[in-house]
Amino acid sequence: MGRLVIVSNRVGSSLKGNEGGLATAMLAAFDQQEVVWLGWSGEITDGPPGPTRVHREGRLTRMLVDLERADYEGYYLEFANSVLWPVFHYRVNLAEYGRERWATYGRVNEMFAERLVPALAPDDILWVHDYHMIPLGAALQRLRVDNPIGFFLHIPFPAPEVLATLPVHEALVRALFAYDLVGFQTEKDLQAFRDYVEREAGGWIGGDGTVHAYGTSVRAGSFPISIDPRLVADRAARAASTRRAARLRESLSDQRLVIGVDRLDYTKGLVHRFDAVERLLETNPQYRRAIVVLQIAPPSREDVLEYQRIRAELDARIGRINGRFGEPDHLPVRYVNRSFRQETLFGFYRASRVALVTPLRDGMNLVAKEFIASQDPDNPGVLVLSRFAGAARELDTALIVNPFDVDQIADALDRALAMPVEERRDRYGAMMAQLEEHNVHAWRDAFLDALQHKGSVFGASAPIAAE
Ligand code: ADQ
Repeated sequence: MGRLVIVSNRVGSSLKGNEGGLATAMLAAFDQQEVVWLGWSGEITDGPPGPTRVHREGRLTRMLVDLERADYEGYYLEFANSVLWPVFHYRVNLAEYGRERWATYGRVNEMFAERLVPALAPDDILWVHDYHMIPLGAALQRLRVDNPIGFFLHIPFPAPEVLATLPVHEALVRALFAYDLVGFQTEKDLQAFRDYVEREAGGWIGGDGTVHAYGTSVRAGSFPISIDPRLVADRAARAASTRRAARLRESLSDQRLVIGVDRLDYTKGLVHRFDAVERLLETNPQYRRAIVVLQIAPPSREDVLEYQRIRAELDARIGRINGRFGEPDHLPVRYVNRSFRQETLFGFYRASRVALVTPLRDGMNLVAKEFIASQDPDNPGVLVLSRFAGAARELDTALIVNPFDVDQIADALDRALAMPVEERRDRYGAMMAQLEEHNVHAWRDAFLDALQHKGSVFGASAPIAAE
């Protein structure tokens, strides 16, 4: 078997335990294979960056590239996170497009391609990840790389009308056609891509799912990312007996725990969520001393203004709720701006009666899946889940809400807190069965098989009829 070469903005490490969604999933997926993983080191240099640093960790070889300050700003802060991220999450009003940013984004992708090429072997399989790296396939093509190259988009693919607000939408979509296979999180994202191709690019969809446009074609499928539910369940059970979990349980006495765990990001619906908590406490006074909401939200992308704004807004919201409903011996919301080891988080999930996962848009949302897998099967908690998280299609026995509807979230929270154990078990059982079948290994296999023409481009989910 050839090596698998992964390229993504940040490189995961088996030595750390608190990566973002992408790294978490990838580390779980590739524990059995020889992997080379190239990306940004996280270091910013004032002068031109030095040579690529290569670290070996068992079967994982990490290739780390520093970024010069101007490139970090133009490529990462500005184009990826202040243009692509908001547009792809339907927040077009937050996008700050500029030609210079787009040029830097392209240039940095060329640079990553140049760093990668000398390390490639003829039988390597390449898998490029996420919105930071869309033009990488085309850059590799220009450098005459002819290994199979797949691309997976971790975030939503927006509806054509939304994507068209981006001045360089055509060049961006055209760049996807340099890959052999493009993977999306859900059928809806795949459909949005096909709609774009048909309506904006004058292309068409072949009977086998191949997408044709710009005088070329690309295979595209939906491959919902997942977790290793057995591993999460074992870790959660173990974490439940640690001192940290015991201290959390003791601190609650007979109050029930409602948990939220999100990167501090405006897509995660945190302000609406806390409006719903406030609404519940306002209208149902019986909960005022009966629940504690624990919100864990490590700051993220703090150099981007919009992230500073959301943090200030949330600080104010939570301060107001605690001021309004707090007592000298009780605060309704505990708010923690830091990361935890995953195992610790799983222990917290297991100690919780309800999880609030209410993003306004989310590619998948692994926290929702991890919460379910962490539950005690005899006494499971309840998931309140946004219909706009990719995970809602699979976790359909969660309490599904519209995250913009504060009253509906408050009602769902009320219902979750009152739910009898039999119903909690039924809902949990259905979701756990789904996760066990469609786990992260199935995701990896479906994508890589499709990339190597061994499987269907329709991936891990059910085939959809050809149009
Ligand atoms: P994210 O937006 O980062 O991921 P998510 O899918 O929930 O969102 O993944 C977050 C991961 O980080 C989870 O594995 C979680 O356990 C971990 N995490 C969160 N808070 C943490 C904390 N305080 N301490 C430690 N770990 C924490 C992006 C997309 C998603 C998509 C994933 C994977 O935005 O839609 O599901 O990639 O494709």
